[in-house]
Amino acid sequence: MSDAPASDPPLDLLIVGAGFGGLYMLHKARAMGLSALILEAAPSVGGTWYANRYPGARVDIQSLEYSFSFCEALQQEWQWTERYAGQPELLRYANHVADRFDLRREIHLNTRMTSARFDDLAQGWRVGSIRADGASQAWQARFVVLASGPLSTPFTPDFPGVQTFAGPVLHTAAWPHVPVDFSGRHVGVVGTGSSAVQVIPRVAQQAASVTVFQRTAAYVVPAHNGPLDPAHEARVKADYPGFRARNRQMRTGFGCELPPDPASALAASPEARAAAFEARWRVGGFGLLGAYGDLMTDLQANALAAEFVRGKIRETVHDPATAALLCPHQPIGCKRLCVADGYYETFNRSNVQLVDLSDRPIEAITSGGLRAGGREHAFDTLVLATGFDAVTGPLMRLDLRGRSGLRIQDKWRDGPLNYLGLTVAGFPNLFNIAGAGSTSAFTSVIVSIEHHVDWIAECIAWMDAQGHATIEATDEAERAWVAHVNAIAARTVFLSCNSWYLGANIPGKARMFMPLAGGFPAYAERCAAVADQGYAGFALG
Ligand code: N01
Repeated sequence: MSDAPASDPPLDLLIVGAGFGGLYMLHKARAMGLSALILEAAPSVGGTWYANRYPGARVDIQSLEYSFSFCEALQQEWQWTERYAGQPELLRYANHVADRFDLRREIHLNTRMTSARFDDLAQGWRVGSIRADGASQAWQARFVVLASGPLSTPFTPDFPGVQTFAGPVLHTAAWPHVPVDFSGRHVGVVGTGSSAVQVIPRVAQQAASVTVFQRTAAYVVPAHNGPLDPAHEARVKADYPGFRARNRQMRTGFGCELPPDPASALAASPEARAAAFEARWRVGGFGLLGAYGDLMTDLQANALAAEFVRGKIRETVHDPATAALLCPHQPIGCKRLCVADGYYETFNRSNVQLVDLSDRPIEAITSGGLRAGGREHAFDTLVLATGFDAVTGPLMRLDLRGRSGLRIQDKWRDGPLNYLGLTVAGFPNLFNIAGAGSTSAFTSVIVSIEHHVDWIAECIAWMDAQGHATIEATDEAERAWVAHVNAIAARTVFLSCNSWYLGANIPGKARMFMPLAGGFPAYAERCAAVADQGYAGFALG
């Protein structure tokens, strides 16, 4: 890095990403009087809600719970229009936050971080970035905070022949910024995860035909989205801090209005079980998985909830053969549960057909469609809803080097080792927001973001007060933390299917269960205890 650093003297904090994590980290740093800025590759703030703009894109947690709590005035003044906010509204919210807290002057848009190297002598980071216009820049900072998002690196399978396809190829996570007109189009959609189940019903309303290519059937529960009930909003806002506090006591950081029932599904009578599942299905969203305390820990109990959803699929989908193909067989919730309205109903439309890939994988994309199991399928527009290289994807694409030049690709060859989900041994003064080893994937991610940012801010304030220049997880603490994450996962149903939680959706990726399944309150308590013990498990320099 020969250029003179753009930040001289070094910044306190260099933040990567202007999604919700980066925005709050910048606000917090500024409030503490730290010098900080954000590098953001996109031309806008908003992170995931800037990139994922396919028709139907919408959050799967209720708006009143998927929003910042750190500022009472903000949470009072912002009015969500729907129970589950759509992508345009979420992007407006991110922009509002950037403006309201005057964050833009320290956000460098169109600027992609390309490298970050820990300088052992300077005890800080040297960071390289490249702007969209090709100009490279250099930065130095005491701390680097990675807020690059766990689901920000789209995954496109390496299908032979994809470059020969004559029509447009659209990935849900890199959707064009101009409206796509599907009228008269024959569309092939690959994938049936959360993105697919939102985009398929919308495309089917417009296109001449839609062919859905399904490798693994997904469990889709209704959102029952609609306009936000003003009376409900008023009730929540009358004591928003109390509502947030109650949510932080939930394992998921949300859902305090429909708390999980700790009872065993196996102990309930079939009638009581059916009624409990039905009541939660009517409410919609993730609450179904909280109908009983053992659904996510006992495969037998889990199978009862799974069968309930399969019953709903058979009731909804008119063609029995299509219904049978749509019925999933893996444990429910093992892959992230999908929340969407109208997905199964879409298969009753005459212009929609389902192709099962489970034992007939895609062999090639052709100029006019694709070939799977020896059969040709024709379409003129290809939608890839094939997900993300989750959690580790953005970091593993960086030239990120810790102490003594340790490369993150070497450190994480067998999976993302970490301590508390926030730090990595060998990478001092580097913090990760919503990363592997934290509960973020199982929570309303904004609850996790606020927790992580507050913890990082407190840590830096404490270090400054104590006169410490560096903090670094010890190998021993890291090993114990990863063992803890694995031990908790082993007591759940999460290891019994292939999911992005395990890295199993990416060919060749190290298989390691990445999120912590122990619940947000226990995790937050543990992080607080570490801080209270003078940052136990960390070496301080
Ligand atoms: O990605 P996914 P996603 N041949 O990985 C299939 C969040 N999110 O973008 O299951 C054929 O879930 C793959 O098949 P299989 C949310 O956390 C939230 O949908 O691996 N098919 C699967 O069906 C979510 O969990 C929201 O067998 C192939 C699909 O592509 C996460 O993002 C909305 C294939 C990928 O599904 C990821 O969701 C959207 C191949 N070679 C996303 N490769 C909401 O808030 C992959 N597939 C509502």
